[in-house]
Amino acid sequence: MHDTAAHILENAPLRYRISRKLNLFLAKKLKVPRVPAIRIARTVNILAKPFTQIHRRRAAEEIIRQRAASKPAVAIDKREGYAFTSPKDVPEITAAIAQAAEIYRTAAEKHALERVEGGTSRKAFMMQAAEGAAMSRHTDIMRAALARPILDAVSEYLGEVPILGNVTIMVSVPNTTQVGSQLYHLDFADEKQIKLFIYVDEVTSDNGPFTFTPISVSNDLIKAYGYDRGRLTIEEVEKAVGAEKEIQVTGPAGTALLCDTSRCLHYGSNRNKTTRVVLLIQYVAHAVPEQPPAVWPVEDIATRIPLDDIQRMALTV
Ligand SMILES: O=C(O)CCC(=O)C(=O)O
Repeated sequence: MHDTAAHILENAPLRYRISRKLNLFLAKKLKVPRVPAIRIARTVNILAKPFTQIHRRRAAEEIIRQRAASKPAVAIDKREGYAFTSPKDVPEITAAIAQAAEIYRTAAEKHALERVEGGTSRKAFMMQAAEGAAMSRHTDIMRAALARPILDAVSEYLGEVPILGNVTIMVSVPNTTQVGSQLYHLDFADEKQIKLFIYVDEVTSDNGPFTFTPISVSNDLIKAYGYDRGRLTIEEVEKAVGAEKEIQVTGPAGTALLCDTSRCLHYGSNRNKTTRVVLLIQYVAHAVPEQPPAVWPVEDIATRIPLDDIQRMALTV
C-alpha cells in the first residue's frame, strides 16, 4: 500500500493541516496573492513550534561555517535557485536509480502504478510507482535522499536544516496534452523549497524533459505577465525572454538537478513520446505552509542507515 498525498495529509501533525487550510482559504476564498498568503500561513505554523525553527537555523549556520572552509561538492546558487549534480559528487545516486528502476518495473508489471490526483489538472499524464513514508524501506533511495552533500547544500540554501518532504517515483506516460504542470508554473508549497530530480533513464527532448527558468528570468516573467498562481505557456515565456533563457534538462540516467520550484518557473512531461521515470526528492522548511511533509519511521530507518544528527533532523517533523 503506497502513501498517497491524502494519506500524507491525514498523518501530518496538526500545525501542517491548519497552515495548509489557512493558506488555501486565503488564496481561494479571500483571493490573497501567493506570497502574503504563504507568509501568513507559515507564521501560524512557526508559532505552533517556534523553537524548532531556531534549532534548525543554528544547525544550518554551523554547516555553512564548515562549508565556507572547504569546497563543497554540491552548492545551490542562491541568486538563481538551482544546481546540477551527478553520481560523481553524490555516489549514492547510482544505487538509488537502480532501486527506483526496479520499483518502477515491478509496479508496471503488476499494473500497480497509481494515478496522481489533485492539483489543478487531472494529471492523466502522470503516475507514480511509490511515494511518501512507504519509500522508507527502499534503503538505497533513502541513502541518496539523506546524502550529506545534498542536505548541507539545501540547508545553506534554505538557511535552515530541511525536512525531507516527500520521495516519489514520478512516471510520466506518453501524452499529447499541455495542461497543469506541463505548463510553466511555480509550486505554492512555500516561498522556497528544493526538489531534487534524478533521471532514472535517459531523458531526451522527446520524453518530456524537466524545463525551467532560473530565478532572475522567472522574476522577469512574473513582472511581465503579473504572474501569481496560474500557468504560462511555453510560447508566452519564449516571447517575453527568448527560448535561450529556458533550461531544458536532458541527459543520461543519473542526471540530477536541484531546483527551487517555488521560485523557478518550470514545467515537464509535456507531450512525451516515451515514458519518463524520475526519482523526485523534495526538501522543505520545517514550517512549510502548504504541503505537509511525510512522517518518516526514523528509528526503523536508523536500523539500516547510520543517521547523524542532521539526517535525523531531516526525517523529523
Ligand atoms: O517534470 C515534470 O513533469 C514537472 C514536475 C513538476 O512540476 C514538479 O515536480 O513541481
